[in-house]
Amino acid sequence: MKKALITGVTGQDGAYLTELLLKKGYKVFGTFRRVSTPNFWRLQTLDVFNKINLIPADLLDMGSLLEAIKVSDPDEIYNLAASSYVGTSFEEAVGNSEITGLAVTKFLEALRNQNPNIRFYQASSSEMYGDNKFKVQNETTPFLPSSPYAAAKLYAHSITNIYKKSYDIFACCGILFNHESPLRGMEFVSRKITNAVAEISLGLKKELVLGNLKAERDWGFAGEFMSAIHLMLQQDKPTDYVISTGVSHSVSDFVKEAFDIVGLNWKKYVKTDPKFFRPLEVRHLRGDSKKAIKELKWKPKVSFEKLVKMMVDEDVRRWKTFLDGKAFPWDAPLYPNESRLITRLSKGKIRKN
Ligand code: NAP
Ligand code: G4F
Repeated sequence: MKKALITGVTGQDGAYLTELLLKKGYKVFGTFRRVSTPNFWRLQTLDVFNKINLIPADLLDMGSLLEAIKVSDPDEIYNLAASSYVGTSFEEAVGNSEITGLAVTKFLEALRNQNPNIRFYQASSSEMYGDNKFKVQNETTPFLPSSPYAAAKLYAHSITNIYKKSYDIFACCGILFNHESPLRGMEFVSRKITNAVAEISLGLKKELVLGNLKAERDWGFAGEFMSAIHLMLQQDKPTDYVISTGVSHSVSDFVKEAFDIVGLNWKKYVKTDPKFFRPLEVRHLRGDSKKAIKELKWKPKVSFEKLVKMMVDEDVRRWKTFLDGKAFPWDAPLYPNESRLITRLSKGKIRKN
């Protein structure tokens, strides 16, 4: 039985990758950070929480990474942990660089010293292309990071390739374009939109305030992107791949699509506020995954329209389930505004329309 160690197992990708690897018969170990209130709602939603071996570890603590490798003795490591929200990386630039960037060197050092035969996956990002001038980005497109997050990811990407070449380690970087799902964090624009659309459609909220509506992203479904990263570690030789859908849409396209699903005109509800604009924007991303399609035989199947519908439907279902008084694994109570709304609704101070 193959063994895999996933860092960041409590995140969106960690949960989907766990589900995939368990289906493939792996024994799965996952690291999580000790926080005052543990947060396993995604693993619970996918019903994999009781099937995984959890190991406390922090990317900032090399001892804990060594221990995680020792305890799990894995064939494959998927390094998904990162401070993944670009917006916050401008506010917490030093911490972001340490967690998302420098920590990867510590991890590679731990791996090199403990067992250099372990196959290593590094979660690189299309954000590394930054505010580039190219219509489409692939593995040969120059990087031009436009945020502290992207700079840290480019450092991690570079150091992974340096260790691969210097020490003959099987290490791959997946340059993944934006991938979303009902398990996406609510700070990201996709889920911010679908959650607000659900609330507005149920009469729980009146408006949605966003930043730059013109930014364009290549949005895919996280669940199917995880099979691509698994395939990367099954190849004969380690190499980097762009994983994307090849289709781009603007934030306003996403908004329109989401409001259309519940039969509302988005222009009546959406406002913009400069506080949600970034100091430096990545205006356009669109990936070219020809290499992955050819070599990994991987192809995305979920369209933009299907993805938005999947997310809106699930957020509507969640709010309805909550209004019916039923408990279920959910992240809304963890966010200040949603938590306040939930408290007011629970006390009967707000009535839905
Ligand atoms: P996510 O939902 O934000 O999950 C990030 C994970 O990292 C969480 O489990 C988080 O733990 C963990 N983490 C953060 N800081 C940590 C620390 N100091 N020590 C240990 N664990 C820590 O992100 P995701 O969407 O699943 O993305 C997975 C990876 O792919 C990330 O590296 C991200 O940067 C990268 N990526 C994502 C996308 C995308 O569109 N989703 C695209 C390209 C690359 P907590 O639950 O405790 O916060
Ligand atoms: O959803 P976002 O916050 O994702 P972003 O910045 O593209 O980063 C995500 O994808 C990367 C891959 O390219 C990952 F590496 C990274 O970890 C993360 O998963 O923002 C998307 C776009 C941006 O241009 C942003 O300026 O939406 C724009 N936007 C407009 N209004 C907003 C908002 N973004 C957020 N989060 N909130 C808004 O209100």
